[in-house]
Amino acid sequence: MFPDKRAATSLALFCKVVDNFGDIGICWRLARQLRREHAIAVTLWVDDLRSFQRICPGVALDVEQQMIEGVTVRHWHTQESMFMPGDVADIVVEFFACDIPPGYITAMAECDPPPVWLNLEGLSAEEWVEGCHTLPSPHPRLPLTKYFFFPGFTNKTGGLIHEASLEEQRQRFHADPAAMSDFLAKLGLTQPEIGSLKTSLFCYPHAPVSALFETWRSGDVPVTCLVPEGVAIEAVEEFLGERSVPGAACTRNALTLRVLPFIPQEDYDKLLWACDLNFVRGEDSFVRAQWAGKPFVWHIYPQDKNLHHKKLRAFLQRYQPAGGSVTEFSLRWNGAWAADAGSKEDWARLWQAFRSDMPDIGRAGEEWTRGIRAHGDLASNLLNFVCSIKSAAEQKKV
Ligand code: TRH
Repeated sequence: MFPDKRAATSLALFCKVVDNFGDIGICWRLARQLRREHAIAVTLWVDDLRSFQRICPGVALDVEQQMIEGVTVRHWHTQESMFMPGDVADIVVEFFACDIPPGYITAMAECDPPPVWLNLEGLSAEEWVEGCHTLPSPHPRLPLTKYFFFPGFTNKTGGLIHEASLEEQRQRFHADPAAMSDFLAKLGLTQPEIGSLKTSLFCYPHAPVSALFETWRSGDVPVTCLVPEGVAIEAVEEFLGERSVPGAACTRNALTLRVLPFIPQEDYDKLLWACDLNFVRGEDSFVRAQWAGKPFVWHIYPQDKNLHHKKLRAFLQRYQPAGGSVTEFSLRWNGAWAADAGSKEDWARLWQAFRSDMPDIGRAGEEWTRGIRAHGDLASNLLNFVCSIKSAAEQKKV
């Protein structure tokens, strides 16, 4: 929309990896998209290159600065560094209130005009988010203002990360069954596995995975479950009877379990497109499962005092998937249904119900994603907000 102005724009994105892969997963997608689609000169500061390398194998571990897909990646490992105003980007984004280096903030205050400073928050479907999105927070000492920017599911939030060509890529993938088979075969799947009901399983260790395996094992439909290495290790190793390493696989009655290597982020999207049902977690895989338009079950990141149950319910209320089975399945999967995870009979009944709801869930999912896409994508919404802040500041000057 503002190509000339933005072409010269620089943006620094600061990412602290709290745990796992979601923090860097989200920041990497955003950085790449800002570079590719908006020609922004992006510097991604990240404190954990090893986690980054798991989702993006091109990352080198032993360098301070590298260029990956047009994004400058800086290893952020000290809060003490000195910065000059010339080092400061036009837009500064801290992911999840990650406390950017004090020296950088001082340099920001010396810039004229100062950069637009945003705190990119975590995703929640709760209503309060709309009231907090874009709120200013003046710095207590320096002439700087930080703005809260919230991703979300409504047009009163910043929307969700969604690349311009994502939908077209997904449609192309679906229109080419040979490419899909080829993709799955490269992950080690046999032809019968490719023809079965395929599920991907990405969850935290406390999910009732053994109960699910038992349900699938004793069911009447062949299920192939693809689980990335390191996920649900206890239940996976119990089922396999051996170590959970990439390539390990075992069939027991109706269930085949196959351990996949951790794959690059773009391939993970394809995996979600290729499976009939996806179990996802955290924030980024949860969003990508929605873009995949397939039935999914979300394992939400656990928080103290079961705060995450409230967030889960807020999402389910908005999402309102077809059939009651998704709600019960999701609540049970997250330990939010009842004190216990459910008996063998509960899971068998629930799986039956879920499976027969799956076509409707898929259709409703496609509609849901069309609805949330209509609110625009997070990168574009963020840049539009930055433009509005800049022009308000310019008008104030004249
Ligand atoms: O890994 P997560 O649990 O990450 C996070 C963090 O815990 C974070 O602190 C917390 O704030 C957040 O959850 C809610 O789940 P998430 O968000 O789904 O991130 C996983 C990323 O890993 C995502 O970008 C997809 C990617 N991925 C791959 O690239 N390859 C794979 O094989 C798999 C399984 C995932």
